[in-house]
Amino acid sequence: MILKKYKTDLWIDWCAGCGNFGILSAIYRAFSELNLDPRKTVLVSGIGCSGKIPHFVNVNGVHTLHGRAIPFAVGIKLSNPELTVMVNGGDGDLLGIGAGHFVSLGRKNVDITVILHNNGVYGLTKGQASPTLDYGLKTKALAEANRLYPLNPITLAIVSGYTFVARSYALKPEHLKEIIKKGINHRGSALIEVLQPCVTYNNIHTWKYYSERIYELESDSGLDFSEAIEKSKEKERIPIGIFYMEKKKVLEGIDKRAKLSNEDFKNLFREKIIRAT
Ligand SMILES: Cc1ncc(C[n+]2csc(CCOP(=O)(O)OP(=O)(O)O)c2C)c(N)n1
Ligand code: SF4
Repeated sequence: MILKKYKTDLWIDWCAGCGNFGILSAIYRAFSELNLDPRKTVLVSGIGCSGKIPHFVNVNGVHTLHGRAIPFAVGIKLSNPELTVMVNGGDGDLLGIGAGHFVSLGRKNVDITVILHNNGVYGLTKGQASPTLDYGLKTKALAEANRLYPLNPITLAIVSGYTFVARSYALKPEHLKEIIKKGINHRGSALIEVLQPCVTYNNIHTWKYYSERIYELESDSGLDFSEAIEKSKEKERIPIGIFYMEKKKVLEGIDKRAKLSNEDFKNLFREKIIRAT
């Protein structure tokens, strides 16, 4: 089966029942259905349980610094526009230390797809509150209830300028796979938030919690800007699907000088900088 070509033979060390398994499986299926060339596909991640994904997918992979996956991926895409580039990051990675880069990608509208694994906690470092955890919640590893207010990834992505903004759920593999395919096919910055239970540290946002609240948005082509913002705030029932989609000029390519050979660059430098001074 073609799907096999995207699997590595590394042992997957996530906890049994972790939502990351659903995300990984949807990525395999999406890549396989799009028949992506592994040599022209790149997965970039930061540090976290979610950040291990590039080890398990047989395409080019970079497991880079916590919070820095987005700028790394932007550099890759701008230097080689032929590549399909995807970022995988935790809510801590992308919205804590990496929040500035998250916003900046919306402003750039570079053609990459970001998958945000939202489990409400810092999984790898043993369950501290992440930027998406609601005020006043006390998940099991916290000494006291969360005293910070949450960020909403969907609202933030829309107002930052992302041109494809969607949410899916790790237990809906078919839905998630289709959203990932649409995110990859979209030209521009795509944010896909995936609700991803952390069975070890988040005892509030469990599979049961989500399964009782999730419903699918009717439209599969997004809502208008203000409706999308309104929808993103719903909490009692949790909408999944495409919130917002827009066609907008993408940032692409880089200055041709970056493609010069070392020798050409030195000559240009001598001519324009040294001799000119
Ligand atoms: C600059 C830096 N700060 C902190 C850390 C420690 N650290 C590693 S993973 C992590 C949090 C992981 O949480 P999240 O990004 O939500 O991903 P998850 O493990 O939940 O998938 C932290 C704080 C680090 N590796 N580098
Ligand atoms: S700690 Fe949580 S996020 Fe990390 S592998 Fe275990 S269940 Fe998954």
